[in-house]
Amino acid sequence: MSEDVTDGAIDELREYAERHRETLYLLLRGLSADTRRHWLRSDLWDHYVDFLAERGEAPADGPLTRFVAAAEEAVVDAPWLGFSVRPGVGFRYYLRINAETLHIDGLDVSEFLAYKERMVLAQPELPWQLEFDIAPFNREFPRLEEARSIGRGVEFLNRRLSSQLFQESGRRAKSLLDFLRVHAYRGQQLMLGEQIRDVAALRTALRRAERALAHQSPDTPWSTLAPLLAPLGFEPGWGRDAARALETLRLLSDILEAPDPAVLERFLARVPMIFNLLILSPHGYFGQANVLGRPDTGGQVVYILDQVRALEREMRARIEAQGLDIEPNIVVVTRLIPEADGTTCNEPLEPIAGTRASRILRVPFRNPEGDVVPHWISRFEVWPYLERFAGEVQQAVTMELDGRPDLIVGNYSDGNLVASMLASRMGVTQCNIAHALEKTKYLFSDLYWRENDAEYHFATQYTADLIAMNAADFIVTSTYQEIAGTDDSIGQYESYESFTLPSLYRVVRGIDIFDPKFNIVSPGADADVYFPYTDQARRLTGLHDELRELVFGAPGAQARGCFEDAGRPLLFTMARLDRIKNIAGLVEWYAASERLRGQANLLVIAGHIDPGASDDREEQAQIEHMHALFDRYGLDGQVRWLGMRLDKMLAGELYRFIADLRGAFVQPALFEAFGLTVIEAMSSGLPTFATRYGGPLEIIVDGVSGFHIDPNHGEAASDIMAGFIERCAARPGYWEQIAQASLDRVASRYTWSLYAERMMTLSRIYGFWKFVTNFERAETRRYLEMFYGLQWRPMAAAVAERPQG
Ligand code: UDP
Ligand code: LCN
Repeated sequence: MSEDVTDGAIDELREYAERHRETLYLLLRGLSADTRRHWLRSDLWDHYVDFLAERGEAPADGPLTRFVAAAEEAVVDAPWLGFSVRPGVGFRYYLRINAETLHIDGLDVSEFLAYKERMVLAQPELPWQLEFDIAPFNREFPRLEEARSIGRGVEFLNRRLSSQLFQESGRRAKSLLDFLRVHAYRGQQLMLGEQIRDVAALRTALRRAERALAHQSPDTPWSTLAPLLAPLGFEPGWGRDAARALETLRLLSDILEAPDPAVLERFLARVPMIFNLLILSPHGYFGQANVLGRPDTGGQVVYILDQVRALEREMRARIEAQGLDIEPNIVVVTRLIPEADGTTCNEPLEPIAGTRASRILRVPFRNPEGDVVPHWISRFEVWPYLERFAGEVQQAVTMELDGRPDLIVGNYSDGNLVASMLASRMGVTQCNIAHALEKTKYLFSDLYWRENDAEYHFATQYTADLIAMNAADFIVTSTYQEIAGTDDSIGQYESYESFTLPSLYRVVRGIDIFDPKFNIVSPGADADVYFPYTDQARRLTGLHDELRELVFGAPGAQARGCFEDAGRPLLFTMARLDRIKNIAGLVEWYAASERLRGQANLLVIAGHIDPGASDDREEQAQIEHMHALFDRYGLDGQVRWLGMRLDKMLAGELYRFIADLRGAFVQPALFEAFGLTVIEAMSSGLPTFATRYGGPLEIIVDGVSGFHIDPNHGEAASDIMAGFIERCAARPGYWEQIAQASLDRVASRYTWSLYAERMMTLSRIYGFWKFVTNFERAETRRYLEMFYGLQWRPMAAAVAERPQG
């Protein structure tokens, strides 16, 4: 936040304190007297409301209400209270108030974090604390100004930098020329040859080439054009025929005349520079069958496999359009797990279904002695293996791709760290995809890292995240709020801006969410599998008997409960049985709501029925909890719980089958980073109720293309669902209206073809700007290397695996 605005806000509060000493004093007194020393936004607000209520008042607009509403955290360190204040997306400041004198000071972030550290460590003064601060390294780099522009980094870069292309005595224009001469594929020079030595020569050559092409019929193939253009310095890559080549040439001459950001983007989108792609997803299980629903294997695997299919198609289309006969080469690297438990994760190479040449390459983890680690390892415990893994991957990939990749995409904390190592060593553009940053999922996991360290190793993970997100050339996110949150909730990346791992180190500026490296590119759902229930010709009606049995069958080894009244509307949920998915929460809301229970059935697909069938502690606990709820509330006649994983085609048809029955889908997670099941349900035309914490808040327009529910207010969530069912019964066409709006919403924003198109354009543009502006960020890289070596490595080495089960 700018200093002016911060000072203004603090001055406003000071003035208030002068005029209303008693109110402020009593409010702070109440906070200080409480046993809690750490207050979060909702607790602070509730305390304020109660405080006013005791005085017969209610919150009214004014400086104090504004302050309390924006305060996201308070730490009591008597007589002081330190506050972190976040008035809206992208802005935060800190202050402290003396509860006795009402003196108010602005704080810097370190001072505020020190309050938190003292609270956790229960020490009055702390010795010197290591600070991580990336800000000085970013001073020279362009930064967005407006919160609403966050996540549109490439547009900003194009606007900002294209105007500078020809400043600095044409130095950058020369780098554009160099950039166009650098492309080659297996010894074949592309775009421009050596003979065009300067920008003047390029302009002349372009004019001549345009003249030469103007006389050709538009469909003349490149092979016929090549002899005309090669002497002028033009190599293959301009277009498959005269029409396309002429267009590409004209785009370039337009840029040389007056660099317009949109033209620059269109031109760069055509430059043939991505043939070999490396995607990293180290932790397992990563495979194509029998892996979904396992503890760490959820949407990320679905995402990557669909992404590969879409990217291969897009890469091929672009390569062909530019007149090149080159096969795109995509390799997804994961770990090889010898004890593969019925999956293919012990196979070194596996072709990816639905692609021509893409494949999964598996490289084992090795222990320090060099032996292959045979068993599955939780994603929280992979850290000690990654450095060695990266080394082996580099060798294996260089052989597999017969050279180096043109782009490296990391996934999740482990993949992004390995991507950073490889991209830096191989000199390749790096893209990060988080899927889920655990920090916002687990409350206080940074502050109380020590308490959970034996199980989760969050400090090691967040250190890896810091290194990887700062090393990345660009970061792709699924939603806006993944970066910057909402006005009243913090973004996943934003949570890395400043935090503390008490006694380990303090993060003063971990990442800047205004950095143009952030781009929102949302995934979709496989359109061959998840399509509208109305698309009768494509429906898999042959599966309906099986589905009927699944939904309405009798209890069994993999099913608990069966519907007494099968004619009722059906609410459906499907997820891994993690605590955060809150499936048991949904079951409990349903059980406790007479209104809902009285008119709908609930179908749950999650985990296993038998706790012995699970080898994951968290899942076992959830299974026990589910059984307890069934018993306590007598749910066996209204809730049916299937403890199984459906294959993709069956799951796809199940969403539509439930749509035929005019049911609805529910995603009740406490937090959901994005939520592929929400997209799957909506693409099937199934009205969806989904958590307002995370991606679904953005995916669904509440009341139009589905409904938001608050997992912390189960009763209200039940009422929203019951209200919908009642409305459908009372108003013919209402269900169809929501279904259609869901389909429209997904088609306009959440498809893999939109994704692939954007991703391929982004990679070229970042590659371009990296080349022409020397975005190498060598100083940052050196700083991160030191942090890696001195901070992360010893932490990773100390991570000991815990026995499962
Ligand atoms: N899924 C599945 N079987 C299950 C649970 C989930 O096939 O028992 C699939 C689901 O269809 C979706 C993915 O796994 O494609 C879950 O992705 P999502 O983003 O919803 O959540 P995640 O598991 O990644 O947290
Ligand atoms: C991980 C998650 O937790 C989900 O919310 C996402 O949809 C999935 O990855 C794919 O990005």
